[in-house]
Amino acid sequence: RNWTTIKEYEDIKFEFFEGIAKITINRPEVYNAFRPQTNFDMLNAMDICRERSDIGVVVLTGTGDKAFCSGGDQNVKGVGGYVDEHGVPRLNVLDLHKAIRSLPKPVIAMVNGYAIGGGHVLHVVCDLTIASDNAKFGQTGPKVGSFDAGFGSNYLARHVGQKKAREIWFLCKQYTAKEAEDMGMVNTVVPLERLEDETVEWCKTIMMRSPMAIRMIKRGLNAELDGQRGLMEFAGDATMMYYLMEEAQEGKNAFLEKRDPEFQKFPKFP
Ligand code: 2NE
Repeated sequence: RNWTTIKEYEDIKFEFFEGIAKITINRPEVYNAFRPQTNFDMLNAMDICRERSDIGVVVLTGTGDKAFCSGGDQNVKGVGGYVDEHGVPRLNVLDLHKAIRSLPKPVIAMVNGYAIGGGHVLHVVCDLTIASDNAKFGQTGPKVGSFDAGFGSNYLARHVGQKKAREIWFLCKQYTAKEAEDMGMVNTVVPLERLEDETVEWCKTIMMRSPMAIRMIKRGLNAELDGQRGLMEFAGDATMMYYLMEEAQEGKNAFLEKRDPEFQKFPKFP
């Protein structure tokens, strides 16, 4: 498969192939743990994914066959957060969670190994998870002095139920890909050598569907959980769709032509 580089970054690879953007955390020496720079890189790539209309689906993965992502890089964990190159403690992976939720296109976690700690949260936040059979899932927060009571807990509970979500966080055990699939937090499990083929097939199937329909489904499913913000994003897309209608054009045209708008000519569906 001929992936072409979209943009060079320090901590990630960002590539394109036939409508698919692939973001690969490229820090195999720390099992693809993220530091603040990694999240800044991913946030920038997500902005590009949002802007480029030739990108239909985004795939998130990690370099190698050991880890998808092992969470926050413990080497740079300081007081108050993960410390960037200027000495500022940050938790900017949360901005990435918001960007994944907010992107009006599907984001698929292609889990090629450990999805642990903040790396587990990352796959949870993605719209779909496709895992290789060697993948391992789990939380470590309460074992290593951390936790994510946001999407990493409450959205997880929507996938696996409250009891299992509490088990995952309270015990910090590891689960096989098959167990994760049975729990409902993984869509499918395939042999490692098939992982990318399978993911690309899912992407291509999704891209044959109506992008606007997919977008509204993602917005609607998010809105139930995301409170005012979810409603705002759903409503924003309703406004966008209204702007595509002649009825909305009539309002603007009438204003510019200094006349009363003729809204009554538009149908009122039951
Ligand atoms: C992932 C896991 C279970 C793998 O275990 P194993 O035994 O197969 O490998 P090993 O030897 O532990 O790891 C391989 C190399 O990767 C580094 C290790 O230090 C090791 O390096 P060397 O000794 O070979 O030089 N490595 C792995 N994970 C790392 C990490 N997160 N930061 C820095 N280096 C890391 C095992 O490695 C593991 O349990 N890793 C730690 C997982 C973890 O606790 N992550 C942080 C959770 S908190 C978090 O992510 C978070 C949050 O809860 C809320 C908000 C934001 C972040």
